[in-house]
Amino acid sequence: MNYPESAVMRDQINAAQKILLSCHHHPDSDTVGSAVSLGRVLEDMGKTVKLICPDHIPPFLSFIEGSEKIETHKFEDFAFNEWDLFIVCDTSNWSRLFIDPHFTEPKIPVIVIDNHTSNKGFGEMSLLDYKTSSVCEMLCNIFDDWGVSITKPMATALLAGILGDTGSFQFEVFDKTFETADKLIKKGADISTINFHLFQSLPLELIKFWGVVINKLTKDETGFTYVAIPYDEYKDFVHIYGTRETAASAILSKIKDSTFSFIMTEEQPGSVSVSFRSRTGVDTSVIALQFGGGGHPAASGAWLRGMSFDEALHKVLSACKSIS
Ligand SMILES: [Mn+2]
Repeated sequence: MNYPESAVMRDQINAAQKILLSCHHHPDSDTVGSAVSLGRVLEDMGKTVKLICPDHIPPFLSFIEGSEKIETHKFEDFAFNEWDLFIVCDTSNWSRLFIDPHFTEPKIPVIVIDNHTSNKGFGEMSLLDYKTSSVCEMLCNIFDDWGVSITKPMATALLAGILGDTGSFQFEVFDKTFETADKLIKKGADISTINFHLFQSLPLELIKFWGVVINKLTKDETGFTYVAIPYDEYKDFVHIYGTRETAASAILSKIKDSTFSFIMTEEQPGSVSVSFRSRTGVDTSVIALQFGGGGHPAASGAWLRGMSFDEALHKVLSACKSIS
């Protein structure tokens, strides 16, 4: 048994008939891969399943079979009470699902499956494993506990989550990650299709945005590096998926002698998103948590709303200087 909670979770699933599964805002291959594969297992158990996301699923993830079934809904307006159970994967807190800070929590049983260190648990039951690469890796352990066999499309979906969250085995790789990936490849996971769509299919306009980032890179005297882009300069790029996250991973986390880094973009006037990356062991999730965000030590993020760009930048810079 990988997790003592697996049996309890199975009992809760057995007791439910209509089960909701969610993907987080700004969906990635881990949230989509985990929702799709868990959804398929629940359907095989005879459950009525709906997959919901507060955002559209980006086209580059459409190679994951079953992702076309994910419905986009505004969670604030969703009729949760028509469902028996809500399983939330890859989500460290409600703000990754509800955009409005004054949302009401769903009044149905909630199970959380997550590996983010900033997730301290919410809902009826939380299965948290901080020593794992991704929720897709956790699900491999859970399916193993349940005696569920993994089909070829599920193997591709699950490996897509592991490869996405580890940046192709560069970070957040733990003891069982390679072993689990090996098992998935033996089940038929299509690693070349995953790599092509996740790492070799970037839109030209996204690469052009990286040019803006590179030109604005600033090194702080305490050793971290940052880029901050106000709305005026960001508005032409705001519609492109993954600008901030991909620039953070592809550029900011690779700078020699930089302890950690952040990229801040003003998504709308007065609404700023910031992504942190660390290459030296500095736990950036501590900073993200101060602003109501979360994530992993090496990669985390937060939103700062209702303040000017300059004020947000000042606050984040002060927090970064204080832990440097
Ligand atoms: Mn994840």
